[in-house]
Amino acid sequence: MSTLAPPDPAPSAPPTPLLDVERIREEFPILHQQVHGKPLVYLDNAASTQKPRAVIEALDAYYRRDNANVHRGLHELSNRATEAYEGARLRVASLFGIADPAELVWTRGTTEALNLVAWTWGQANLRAGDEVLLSVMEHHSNLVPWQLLAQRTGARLRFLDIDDQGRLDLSALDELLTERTRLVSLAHVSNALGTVNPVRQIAERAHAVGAVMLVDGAQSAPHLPVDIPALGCDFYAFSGHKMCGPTGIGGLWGRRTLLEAMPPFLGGGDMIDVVELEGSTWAALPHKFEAGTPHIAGAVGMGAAADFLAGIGRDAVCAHERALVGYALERLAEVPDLRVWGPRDPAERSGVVSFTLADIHPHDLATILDAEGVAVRAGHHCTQPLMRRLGVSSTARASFYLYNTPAEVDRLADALRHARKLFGY
Ligand code: 7TS
Repeated sequence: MSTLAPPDPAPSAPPTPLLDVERIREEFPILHQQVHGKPLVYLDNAASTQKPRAVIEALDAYYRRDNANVHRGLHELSNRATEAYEGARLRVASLFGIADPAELVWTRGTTEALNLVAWTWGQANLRAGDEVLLSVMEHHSNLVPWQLLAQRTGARLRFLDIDDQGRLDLSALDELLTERTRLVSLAHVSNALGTVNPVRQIAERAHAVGAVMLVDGAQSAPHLPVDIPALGCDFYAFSGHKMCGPTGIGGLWGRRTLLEAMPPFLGGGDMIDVVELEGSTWAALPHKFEAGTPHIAGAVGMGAAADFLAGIGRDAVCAHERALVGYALERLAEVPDLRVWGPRDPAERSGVVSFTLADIHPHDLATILDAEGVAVRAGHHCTQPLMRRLGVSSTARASFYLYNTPAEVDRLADALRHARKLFGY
């Protein structure tokens, strides 16, 4: 270990801004604060994003003016709450190119959407000997529900591997996709590596063997201009809190034919048509899958988030993040002893940059960055099998969104140099 820090190289030039980021930042009150005496640099967007004024105000207005239960009242407030709840569904459907809003089921988020499919479609369609194809890069949310399903049904899980840049190794796809494969379930974007997976191409291959394709869109819905039906998949899961919306709300899109054939998930109020003592019939889509009083305010906030993102333009958000990630890859390459995980080409990535610095533990690194006002996540990112595959216990992760700036990338790079010096490199 050298005690002499190398001279700082001339930094790369920051990219020309593609969004009016200063104006966008004005919409996010939380960003304007100091943390440990330094201006906050929030780079933990893959975990959860901040909320614009429009979302905060929609929640506030809903509770101040319209709050009541939905689908049951014959009074003004209940009608308004129902309109707000169903109107939000239309706005989110429109954001994602979904023509039939009955195909969009509100859930608590991605995790619940994936469990919904595992418990209903999975339970009805999987038998011993059937196979589910996943990958080694999946978030635990897209792994554990299938493990539980495999235990219940005797189905077998198989896994696509990754190459040395953290991209799916599709050379094994022919061998792994067989007439035994009933479901392929993959992340559109890896939360730990940022890799964008070619889900449309894989969906075609899955359909060719008669399998159903589910896309875990937790990290693509917020960052890519996703048109869900155009992805060619059968199910798509997403979380509101990762795309400027509130926590506790998200969704599952599914093809109508599949959703109609599926048994319900949770039983209770609102999901039924006729209830007898010994049995019941189900409400029409999407209500069949929305038992009990839903997160009405959450849906309203999610509708406001969808409008906010549509207003800025998701192509512009995507281009902004790609430029920022390209710049971050350049700046981090200038930090000695730093290793970035995942694809080298920014065009193959979304707004996630995972890294390790020398042998500094990522938790120590995140703590030092936090003291510099820079918020990143460190750990296994709910992808323990992926960490094992990479041969690390954890990484530190910076993840960007529409309100991040090149100057914040500079703050990250400076804080990493500072950490390196503190550790005596
Ligand atoms: N799938 C992926 C790819 C994710 O990144 C996450 C959350 C989930 C599923 C689960 O989403 P939830 O909203 O239901 O919790 N990912 C992360 C993360 O990377 N850091 O914190 C949460």
